Amino acid sequence: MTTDVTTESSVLCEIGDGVAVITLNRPDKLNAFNEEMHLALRAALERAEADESVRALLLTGAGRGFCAGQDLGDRNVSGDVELDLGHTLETFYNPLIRKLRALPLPVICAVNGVAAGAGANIALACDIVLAARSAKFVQAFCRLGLVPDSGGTYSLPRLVGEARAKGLALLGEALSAEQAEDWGLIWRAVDDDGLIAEAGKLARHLATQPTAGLAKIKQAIQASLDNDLDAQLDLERDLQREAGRSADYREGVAAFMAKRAPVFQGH
Ligand code: LHQ
Repeated sequence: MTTDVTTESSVLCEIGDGVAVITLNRPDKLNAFNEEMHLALRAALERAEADESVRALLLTGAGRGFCAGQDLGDRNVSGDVELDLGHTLETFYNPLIRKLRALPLPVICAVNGVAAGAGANIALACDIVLAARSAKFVQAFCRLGLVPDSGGTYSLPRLVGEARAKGLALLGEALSAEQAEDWGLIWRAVDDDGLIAEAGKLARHLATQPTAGLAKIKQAIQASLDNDLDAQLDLERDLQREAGRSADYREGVAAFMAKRAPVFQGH
């Protein structure tokens, strides 16, 4: 049930059933990013975050690709102009990755086709990644003399280990969705024609769950990548203390005891 649609053409945002569906929408460029698309995506994320009805976010791409990373036609590489790709990361990609990781609700990514360069790593920054069986993940940076960005050098070794991270990043070969699932890079590869339905179903399910509790789970698992056991145990104590004071915890227990389905408010 759609309640609204933004007008930015390079990024679509539909909100309904507790879910914001954000679609990258430059299909003739395989949804590669230019500045306008970055700004439109930022606006869509801000809108979703500000809408109290939104309790899950679904990111996907229009057309046959998910996202081919940076639009390589978007800047002058002739040598006449001094380039500062670090500025592009600082201004656009890094805030985007930080936002996806910090959003206090589950972010599902439906990788509908090829995910290359920053496009692959944006997908990997999401909480649950589903990919169409025909989709591929390409760490294309090495082919251009660049370094994996958008958190790739952080997420890859943590998800698949150093050997596979280096193989992917140094060779730039396409990894199939099924191999990505086997390696633990993504949650699941699904049939192409069922991807959006399955991702939507998952997002709508998550939107009925204890949102604040899910946000704490996300926070704790992300923190564990850098914490030692003592710090993590302390964090679990603090988060559980907060979670135990929530209305959703009371509802979950009451529903269990009464042998009825819980109705969570998200807080
Ligand atoms: C594209 C693109 C694209 C423009 C396909 N740009 N048009 C951050 C900071 C600042 C700068 C530098 O970069 C970064 C981070 C990065 O993301 S670097 C990595 C950038 N991305 C890539 O290197 C991937 C380039 N694309 C490809 O390797 C292939 O297109 C893939 C493997 C994604 C898909 O291959 P195919 O399925 O064979 O499609 P195609 O190559 O035929 O592309 C279809 C169209 O999309 C085509 O246009 P055309 O007018 O000929 O139909 C491409 O030119 C266009 N396209 N990627 N990144």
